[in-house]
Amino acid sequence: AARLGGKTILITGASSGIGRSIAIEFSRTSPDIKLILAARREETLKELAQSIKAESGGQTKVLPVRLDVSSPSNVNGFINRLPEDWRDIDVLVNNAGLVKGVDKVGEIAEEDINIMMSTNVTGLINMTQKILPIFHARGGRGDVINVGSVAGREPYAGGSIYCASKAAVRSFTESLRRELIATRIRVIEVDPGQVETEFSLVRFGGDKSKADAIYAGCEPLTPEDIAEIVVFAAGRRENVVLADTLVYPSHQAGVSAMHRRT
Ligand code: NDP
Ligand code: 8X3
Repeated sequence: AARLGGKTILITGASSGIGRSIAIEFSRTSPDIKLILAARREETLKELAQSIKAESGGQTKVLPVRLDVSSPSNVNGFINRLPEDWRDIDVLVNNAGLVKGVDKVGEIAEEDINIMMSTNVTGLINMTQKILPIFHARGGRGDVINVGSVAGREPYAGGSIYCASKAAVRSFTESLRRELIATRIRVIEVDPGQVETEFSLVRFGGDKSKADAIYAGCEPLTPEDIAEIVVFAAGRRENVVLADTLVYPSHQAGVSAMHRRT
């Protein structure tokens, strides 16, 4: 906790699921931090900010900020829109991401292709480009933590664009780590397997019965499980890089290797 104390941590996609849990877990582990919560749903972020502040007895400072990572102009102006004493970011958690549909190639709506690529890939790249100068300005220190997926390692039918987007995250992350090898900037990737969040609800356009069917008979991870790992990675000694972590629930061993209770 002492290692995290005083840090400013920016989490994208903090309004739901894994990102929301990461925010809560950072504050619980080390209340004396500053959290920037970013996503499109500003009202939800404001509620989360209030509850984190209350739970930490006012120790954690929390700034909810509307951000659409898929919009380059929105990302470009992001740092300058922050109050000055919030700009010295130490940790960037690139968590914002989504999947749309299960259509096969040839039938995928152009809009779905664009939103997945512009959020999961270009959004993550643009955020990283905005933050790196801040890390370099303090002598090459800071953490970039990218949320990938098992889907980036094991492509599946009906997931071509999403899987490609997460494979791109993986490749980008590895190039970045090599580029920064002479610095103290840590580049960390955490790849979850199945986690129960709003992820499947978004995939099926809000159809709850379809989303629930994904988790039927399974015992998925909770967003807290992933949050604990992200916060653990950020809290290691500066010379320790949890470079690449794949996380499954115990009944999963791949995208398709999923044991279901019958
Ligand atoms: P949720 O749908 O619960 O959360 C996704 C978050 O991303 C929301 O806070 C959403 O906020 C935000 N988001 C989406 N689009 C944008 C955007 N354009 N700009 C800013 N924020 C955005 O899903 P998860 O918590 O499961 O997903 C988090 C990450 O984990 C994603 O990258 C996902 O690919 C990855 N992942 C999830 C797995 C799972 O099984 N759930 C497994 C492996 C990886 P808002 O709508 O307010 O913008
Ligand atoms: C989410 C994992 O298998 O639903 O990243 O695509 S999967």
